[in-house]
Order: sequence, then structure tokens, then C-alpha cells
Amino acid sequence: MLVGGTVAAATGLTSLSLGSIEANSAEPASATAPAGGAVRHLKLYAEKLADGRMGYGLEKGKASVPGPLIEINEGDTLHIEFENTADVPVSLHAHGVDYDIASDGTRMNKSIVEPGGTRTYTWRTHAPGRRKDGTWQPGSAGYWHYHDHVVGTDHGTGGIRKGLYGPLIVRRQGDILPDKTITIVFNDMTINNKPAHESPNFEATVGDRLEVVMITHGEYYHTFHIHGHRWADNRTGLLTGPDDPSRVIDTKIVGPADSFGFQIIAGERVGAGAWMYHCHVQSHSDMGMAGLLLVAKPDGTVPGYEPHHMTSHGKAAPGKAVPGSAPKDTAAHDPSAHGS
Ligand SMILES: [Cu+2]
Repeated sequence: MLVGGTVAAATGLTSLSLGSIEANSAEPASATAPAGGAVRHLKLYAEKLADGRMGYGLEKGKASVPGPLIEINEGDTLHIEFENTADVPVSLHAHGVDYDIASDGTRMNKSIVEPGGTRTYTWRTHAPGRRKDGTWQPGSAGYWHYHDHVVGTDHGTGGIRKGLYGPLIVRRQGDILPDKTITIVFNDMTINNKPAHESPNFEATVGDRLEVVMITHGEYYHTFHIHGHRWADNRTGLLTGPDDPSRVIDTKIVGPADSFGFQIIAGERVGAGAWMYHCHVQSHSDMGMAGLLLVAKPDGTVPGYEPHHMTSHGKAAPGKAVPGSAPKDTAAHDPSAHGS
């Protein structure tokens, strides 16, 4: 919804080098991330929500849990004008990007925001390169996240527990862009702070390039699992070629403040259906850490799925879905486009 950004135009290049096993050349090439270097601006609010949660939002009254997806390209600088509409101090602390100590978002560095106050946090990013000593400096690209660092305790324990967190994607030039991005956060024993057995469901259509940002917060370790789909355990979740040694997985052990992401082709080789995703620690899934990836056929139907589906304990939960794809040409996306 915001922000002076560049449009991620299709480059016409195929982004995967598959050599002699080149994929069906009749398929259109995927759009890829452009070069970075833009200076972007974003307005972000922290708010209390009616049910005791707290959230970040791009507009007043529109805060969500998780907060909005912030998406930038390596080389970009992002200025975030942050306004705290809550009645307690709140801050914004990011993982993965470069910032001066004044943008740390901690009480220690006096970079928190009192009730009613505003503050501009600045995040910078960079492409990989060599240091003068010849060693390799990694770039900023990755599936990162941001969160409060002051509500409840000076570690933001209360803020994170209440929902003050969100996804941050830094893309590298040439990274394949998804059709749609969803965010799944294991926070204590919840998914996206939803009550037990009311975990969010997500929608896609067979063939969609679906990107998942998976973040963990809270007190526990979990095993993230999704049915029927696999990904590569590397930066993008995509293999770079037939010799990419990355392990291909469908479960990943995650702990507090971990984040990773990957892309899947919805329903590839398995078809439409209500594909479960869940924590694979058995007691955790039994306690409600399970939701659905609803992969529809092109006609919009999901075979075998009834909206009031049965969850793990046989308790009916309403089917909740996510509207259409997030736009690709802004630094931040309306949260309704990637989680509910
Ligand atoms: Cu778990």
C-alpha cells in the first residue's frame, strides 16, 4: 500500500539454470527482484487491539498480527516513521538489516517510543561482496523479521507475546518473485496469536508460486511441517541447479526468533486439496498448532474440503482464508494480503 518503490518488472530471464534438464520452455519466465539502491519511506503504527493483543499496522486502526510484510531489495534504505498510539512505550527492532545504534529499538539505546510519540528508524541493506582482507561479506538478503523490544520487559517479552512482530524480506537481485506471500508465526503455543484450534488457513490456487515466511517466537521449540510440499534448506528455499547440495526437507526444527522462508508451487505433483501445515511436536499439534493451506483447483473448488473442517481434536473451526496476492511493487503490503 505504500511507498515510493520500484516495480519488480519481469526481466524475461529464466532465473534457474537447469542446463540440460531445462523446464518446460513454454512456461513464462518468473519475474525476478530488481537491483536495489532505492530510498524508501514507510509509515508504521503500533496499536492496542480490542482483545488485548497489540499489533503493527500501516494505517491507524488497521494493525494486525502478524504485522505487515515489509519487503525491500539489497541496497535499499528504508526510513520507517513509527508512531506509537498505545498507552505504553513501544519500539521497533529488526533482524538481518544494517542500522545505526539509534535505530536499535531498545531502551538501552534510548530508541523506544513513548505513548503518542513518533520516531524514524532507518534500516539499510547491502549486496554481498569482498572485504579488503579478501574474506566474503554476506549480503542482507534473507527472510527476517521485526518486533517490539520494550513492552513488558526491556526484551520486549510482553510485546512479542501480545503480537508485536512481523515479517521482513530482503531480496537479492534476480531472486524469483512469488505470486503470493503468507506469514506463519509460531508464538508460544499459538500460530499468529490465534486461539487454540483457530489457527489461520491460507488460500492458493494450483500452480501458484507461494512464498511462506516462517517465524518463531516465545518460549518453545517447534517443528514446522507442511503436507505434500518440500523445499530446499537454503536462503531462498529453491535449488539453484541440479548440483545444489542443499537438503530438501518438509520439516524444520525452529526456535525463538528463528526465521526462514521458501517458495513452493502449490499442489505441484499432488494437486488441489486442504493441505495441513502444523507443528510436528505431537502434543503441540494436538493442542491446536495446526492450520490448512487450501489449494484450490482453477475453478476455485478445494476437493474434499468443507469450510467448517475438523481440526486435530475434532473440534470444528471456521475456515478462514486470505484474499488475493500481495502487490510486488511496494516495500510493504497490506497485512490482509498475507495473513488473518
Ligand atoms: Cu510446537
